[in-house]
Amino acid sequence: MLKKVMSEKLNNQINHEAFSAYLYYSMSAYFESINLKGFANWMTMQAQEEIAHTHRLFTYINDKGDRVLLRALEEPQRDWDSPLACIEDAYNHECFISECINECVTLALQENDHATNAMLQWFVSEQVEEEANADDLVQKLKLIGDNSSGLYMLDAELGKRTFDPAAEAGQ
Ligand code: OFO
Repeated sequence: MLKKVMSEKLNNQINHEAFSAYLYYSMSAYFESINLKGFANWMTMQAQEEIAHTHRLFTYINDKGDRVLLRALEEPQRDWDSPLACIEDAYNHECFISECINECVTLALQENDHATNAMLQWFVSEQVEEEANADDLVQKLKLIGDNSSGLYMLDAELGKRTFDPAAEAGQ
């Protein structure tokens, strides 16, 4: 059984992860609207990862014999001034999620909840990768600047991203 305070925190994190998926789908729709289909694919894969993260927490709360309580999702932003502005927002969002995960870990340690702490360590490592991936794209877009053939080549590269459900499920 989870302590009430921990259960509330993890339910709140489910909302953050589900919103992350919603936000990345919104970013994917934005990229589709400006005909950057590779960027759109990258964001769709990112959204699917976030659904997998949501599912991890959902399963953990159930496995602990607690109750998942879903809350309303905020409406995500729909448009950005440029691909760079959009990817910078994705990077900043991942930094925010890292802080949220850190808060969950801090609470688990305060509450002597070693099982929850162990479960959360996967998210701690994942966030290092999530921030690095988004930052890598920010840096590439800054290098490309106004060079449209550079943007076209990056779009082609991002179109190759796939989603591995087994990796996200820890299999
Ligand atoms: Fe983007 O890692 Fe979950 O939220």
